[in-house]
Amino acid sequence: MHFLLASTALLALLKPDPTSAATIPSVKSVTLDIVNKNLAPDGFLRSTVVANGQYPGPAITAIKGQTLQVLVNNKLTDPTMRRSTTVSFDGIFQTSENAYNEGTAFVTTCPIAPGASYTYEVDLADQAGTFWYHSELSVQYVDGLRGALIVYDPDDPHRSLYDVDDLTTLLQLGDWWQNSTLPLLAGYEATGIVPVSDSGTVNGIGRYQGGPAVPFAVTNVVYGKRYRLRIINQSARNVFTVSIDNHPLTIIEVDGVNTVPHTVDKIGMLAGQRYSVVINANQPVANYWINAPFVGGLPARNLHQNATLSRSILRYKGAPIAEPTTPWTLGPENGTALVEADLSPLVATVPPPPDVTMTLDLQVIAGQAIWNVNNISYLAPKVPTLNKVLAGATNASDFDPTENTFVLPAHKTIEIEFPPTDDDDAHPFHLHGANFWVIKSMSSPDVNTVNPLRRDVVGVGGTGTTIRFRTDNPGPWMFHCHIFWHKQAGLATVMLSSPADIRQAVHPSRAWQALCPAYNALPAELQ
Ligand SMILES: *[C@@H]1O[C@H](CO)[C@@H](O)[C@H](O)[C@H]1NC(C)=O
Ligand SMILES: *[C@@H]1O[C@H](CO)[C@@H](O)[C@H](O)[C@H]1NC(C)=O
Ligand SMILES: *[C@@H]1O[C@H](CO)[C@@H](O)[C@H](O)[C@H]1NC(C)=O
Ligand SMILES: *[C@@H]1O[C@H](CO)[C@@H](O)[C@H](O)[C@H]1NC(C)=O
Ligand SMILES: *[C@@H]1O[C@H](CO)[C@@H](O)[C@H](O)[C@H]1NC(C)=O
Ligand SMILES: *[C@@H]1O[C@H](CO)[C@@H](O)[C@H](O)[C@H]1NC(C)=O
Ligand SMILES: [Cu+2]
Repeated sequence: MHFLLASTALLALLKPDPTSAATIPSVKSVTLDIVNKNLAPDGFLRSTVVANGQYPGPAITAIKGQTLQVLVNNKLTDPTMRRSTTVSFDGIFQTSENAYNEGTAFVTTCPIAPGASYTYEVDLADQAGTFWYHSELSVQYVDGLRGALIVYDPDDPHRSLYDVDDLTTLLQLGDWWQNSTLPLLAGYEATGIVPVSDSGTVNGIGRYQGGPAVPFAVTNVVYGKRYRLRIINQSARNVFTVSIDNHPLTIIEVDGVNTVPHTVDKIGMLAGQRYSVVINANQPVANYWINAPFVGGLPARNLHQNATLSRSILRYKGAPIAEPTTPWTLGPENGTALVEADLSPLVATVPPPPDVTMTLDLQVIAGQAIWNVNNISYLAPKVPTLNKVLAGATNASDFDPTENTFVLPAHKTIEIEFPPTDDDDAHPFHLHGANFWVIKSMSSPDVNTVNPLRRDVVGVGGTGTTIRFRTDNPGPWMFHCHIFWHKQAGLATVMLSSPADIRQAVHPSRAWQALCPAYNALPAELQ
């Protein structure tokens, strides 16, 4: 079972050894069977859409430089949820040539029909760090199709800071709903009220108010060792704040970018964001709470919601098999919280001055499930952007206005400014195909053009946010809010860099070309 690579084997791989490169295969093959399964992550049994029958799906691991071949078998049959599917690998840039394997429904591909299979080829190139995969069709990942993708770097510059980094040190946070997405989406569209989650899950386990006492997930540690925890916010809405009682968190990686080590007590994470933190198991042998309380909508709208039930346990070897007896000491008021603007990349790069600047204005239509970017609510087209480009589309006017597609020149620096808003909602904007410099974080009034953080999901709102990115990887790359309810309501754009270069580079396979005809031939209920 390659998913359960033992920690010793992994550490052997991670040890710098000049001969080891030859022993790492260039291709890593993974099979994801997308199935409906009755699961009860928070104690309430419901039908789900999950990979290989588990929530979260199996963690996919790879070594820097490998190419992943991910065979997705769509075995969905339950009519209360979408039965077609796609899988996208968040944070992996993909190369221009491979844009057709990027998995974003109606931007780079059509979905995979029920009963069909497709192999996504994912060239990891020189990326390493903490990523994840999820369904990129409508809000289907809310039904469970989400999982970690970890790329280990045998030459990790932070290697001396930790002793253990394996699948036991993943912390996957998710928001969880007890109903399936088709009725939830219908409710949202009828009222304009984003569905409020029943619970939050840590590594697939949660509790809801009035529900059974599902045993919390446990992270086991040994006194005296240092652990690299890889925290992934796989939520579709809720903001979690992560802390571990008595254990400061030293951040060393953000969204696949190594950072200057920075120690805090708690981290507020937006949907789609990832952090690697080092913790030192140097406290008395005991059980400690890993706290991940969340906010997301008015709790009064869902009486199941009790944010403090979103937690798990850090258990030292030798401690009793029991819940911590210590009180929860790092509540919302206590401890030093991460300020995003305090982070900087380990290898600083000065962003070039912008060649193109644009402003994106986000507006909600009150009482409706409609979000606009510059007055346009994104609507997925029938023919994906990439297919249109390959067929000759070149100018913005070649796309429907509701595709909100910005045609950009190749090899330029693009600056996007999000003006301040009068509420403090944060929309986690995620760019496909590249990461960006955070020139102005919403966490600070400061503009940083010297050593700004690079990441691929950033909070937008409050005091305003400015980013810059390079169009060195031509492709049709979606740029959208990672609150998928908002994305579905139109809070999305496509950054289409250099259509002419895409036509030169992309030569899709027959299997990819067959996806759209097969999907379009389906009756609506199977799409
Ligand atoms: C799911 O939503 C439907 C439609 O609103 C409702 O009839 C049903 O009771 C809900 N089920 C659960 C488990 O909440
Ligand atoms: C996850 O993201 C959501 C939505 O932005 C946010 O409300 C929540 O606090 C985040 N949770 C964590 C643990 O970062
Ligand atoms: C939420 O759960 C906590 C922990 O079990 C409990 O102490 C608290 O009373 C609950 N909140 C409400 C409103 O019941
Ligand atoms: C914050 O810390 C103080 C003292 O350390 C403690 O009394 C209090 O209960 C903590 N607050 C929360 C919300 O945990
Ligand atoms: C959006 O629409 C409003 C009113 O219809 C108009 O005043 C405004 O200029 C528009 N904004 C953009 C970016 O087009
Ligand atoms: C559309 O693109 C073509 C080819 O690049 C260009 O010659 C033409 O001027 C463009 N038309 C408009 C209306 O921008
Ligand atoms: Cu949003």
